[in-house]
Amino acid sequence: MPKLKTNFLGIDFENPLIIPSGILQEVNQHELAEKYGLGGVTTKSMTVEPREGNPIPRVIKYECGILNSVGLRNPGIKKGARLWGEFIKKTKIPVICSVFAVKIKEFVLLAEEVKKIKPEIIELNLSCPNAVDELGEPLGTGVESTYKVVKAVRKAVGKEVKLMAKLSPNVSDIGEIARAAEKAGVDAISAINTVGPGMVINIDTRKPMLGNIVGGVSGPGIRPIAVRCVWDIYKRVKLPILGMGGVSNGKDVIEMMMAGASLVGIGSAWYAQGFGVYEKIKKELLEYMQKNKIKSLKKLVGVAHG
Ligand code: RRO
Repeated sequence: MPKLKTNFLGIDFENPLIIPSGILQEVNQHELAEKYGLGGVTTKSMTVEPREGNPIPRVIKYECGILNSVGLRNPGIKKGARLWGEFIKKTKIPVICSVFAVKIKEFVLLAEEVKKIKPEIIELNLSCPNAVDELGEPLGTGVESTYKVVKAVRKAVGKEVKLMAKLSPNVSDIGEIARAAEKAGVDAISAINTVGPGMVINIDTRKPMLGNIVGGVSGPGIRPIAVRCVWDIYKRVKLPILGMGGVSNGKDVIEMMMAGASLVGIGSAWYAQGFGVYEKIKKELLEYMQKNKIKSLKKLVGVAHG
């Protein structure tokens, strides 16, 4: 009987399906992730100060996926660390705690605070596309800034903390950015964040649909970009990859693994199909494995590279 169980950075995951950061907003929604059979969950990225987020609507659907401009809505690190700390103690599945800042000093502070609540992995979100006007470019859009922030955080939290860098597809060479993060000491890469920003106009109201006018694009329309980015990262670094971007069925998971991902994030598909999507995908994966006589998904990671 094939098994979906997988190991990532020495952590056991019952299956490789992960909720990416920001899809679920509230802590109690994350409790449902365990009930609905996910392998692991990622928290909404926390910032130093609480943030209300961008004007509504913050999430809209279009024919090939969704656009979001949530704008880092979160309770801030003080309250956030307390809430997520309680969640981490209760849940049985691995938790990836995500943090975001545009200043190195703030990233260090966030990582030090999150370390105290002991998530399995800390995700450094170096790539939120939705606060550029207000906060400036995310650090992960530059090779040097990526290196500097990871280096500083690694120095602050020590070797024992597992760090993952979440990268943006909106750069000319994502492989080079991943390489800088690897050299500076991350343990894993997650990719991709949303594409864009993009815009959708309602032709009846003659106005952009998002409250913030523009927002990051996700869903099936961006999957080929995500697969190419994971491919580029796999080629350049030796680190394990949490791949995501438009994955919505078992075939897409297999494709993402063949490009180089060991874990796979599924977020926008939750908007379209609800929590049932995870059991459905697990069934499809097991069917594929049985049909192709594959005992462990590890055998598929990076095979498309030959
Ligand atoms: O909150 C957001 O608007 C957001 C974040 Br932090 C991110 O990393 N990616 C995204 O598409 N939206």
